[in-house]
Amino acid sequence: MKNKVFISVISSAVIAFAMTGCSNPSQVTAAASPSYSQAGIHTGFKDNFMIGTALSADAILEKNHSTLNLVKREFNAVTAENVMKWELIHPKPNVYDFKAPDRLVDFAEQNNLFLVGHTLVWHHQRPDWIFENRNGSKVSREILLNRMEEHINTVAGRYQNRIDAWDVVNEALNDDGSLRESLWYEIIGEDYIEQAFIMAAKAAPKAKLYYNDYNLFEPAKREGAIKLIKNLQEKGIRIDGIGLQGHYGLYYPDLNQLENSIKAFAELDIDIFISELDITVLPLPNGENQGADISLDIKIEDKLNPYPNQLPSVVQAKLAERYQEIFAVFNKYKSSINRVTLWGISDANTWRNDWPVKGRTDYPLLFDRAMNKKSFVASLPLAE
Ligand code: 9MR
Repeated sequence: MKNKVFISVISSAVIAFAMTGCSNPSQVTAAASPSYSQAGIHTGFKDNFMIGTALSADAILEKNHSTLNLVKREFNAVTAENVMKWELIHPKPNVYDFKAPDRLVDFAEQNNLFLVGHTLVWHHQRPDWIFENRNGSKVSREILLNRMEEHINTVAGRYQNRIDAWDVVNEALNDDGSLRESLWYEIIGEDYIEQAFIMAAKAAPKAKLYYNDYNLFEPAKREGAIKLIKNLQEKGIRIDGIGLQGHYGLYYPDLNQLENSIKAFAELDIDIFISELDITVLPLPNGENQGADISLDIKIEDKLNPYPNQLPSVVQAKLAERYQEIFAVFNKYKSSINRVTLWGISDANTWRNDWPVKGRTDYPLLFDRAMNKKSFVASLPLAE
């Protein structure tokens, strides 16, 4: 597999770069050939699936549009990374902030990009007032359903012919496949998911309606998601797809498990997509993902943030190989997968730098900190 990573790299300069493992951004620019770096990533996958990215508020509102120019060249799908989450778009009762969301919708429309709204109902990144009466006690099921409906009507309704798809409900499952006991669940009951999909279908009848979650390669969680989807389908409630988030590492997930999930979801006759792909190279604090085959001399205090200045060549090669093998799985199931979205553009701005440990230097995306495309990207579409 490792050899394959480099097979289609088109210039010897790039090969030299990859083998020496230089990760200094200015050297990256010097090594990459112009034709190589100018081809949009999505064009390489045009017969397979869309290739998307998530856009931050900074990128959307940037004055000189340099990030947006890169995005429209490289990707054909975009997702709102944060700006459509309840806490930002609807921070107070009757207060909505549509500035960045409107810009994003305009941008996607003007450039013919598939636009995913993220997300209508989630336990996280939402203000507390949703669940509270004026005195701070919890609201009734009826009030919460009303608030949910008002939110979905206002947000999904505003963009009803302009946003292609919504992550209607996000992360409703625990890793064992049971329903997460969020405040939505606690106050409304387990039909809150059904209600959200019914409301979204009314507010945005033309948008695709999706369920989105992480760790769906885990067999128990996969079963939980299948149950959730089948329940909606049996009740005649529209659900159009499932997003496998794809927050992966160098040593997880197990690719057979990933394949098994894709196959199982494909049987449900809904869209399947990878909604939030990134691959961390950093160790997890609990000792996982440390990669015994990477023999680096890491000091104890640097163990959790081993590459603050640059990524050593051996780890870069491993990241390239990992992207290659993961895309090989996606390519194999191209008839079932309709989109692969990276969770961000460059390593400079990724949630991975701050989770699960704050302030680290991670390298999980396809563009480096200077916004240069990484050398291995050119070889990704060829993998089978
Ligand atoms: O990338 C998002 C980051 O900027 C936010 O701080 C974070 C808050 O939880 O959410 C990140 O995006 C998450 C996404 O909305 C849902 N799946 C997990 C993503 C990574 O945390």
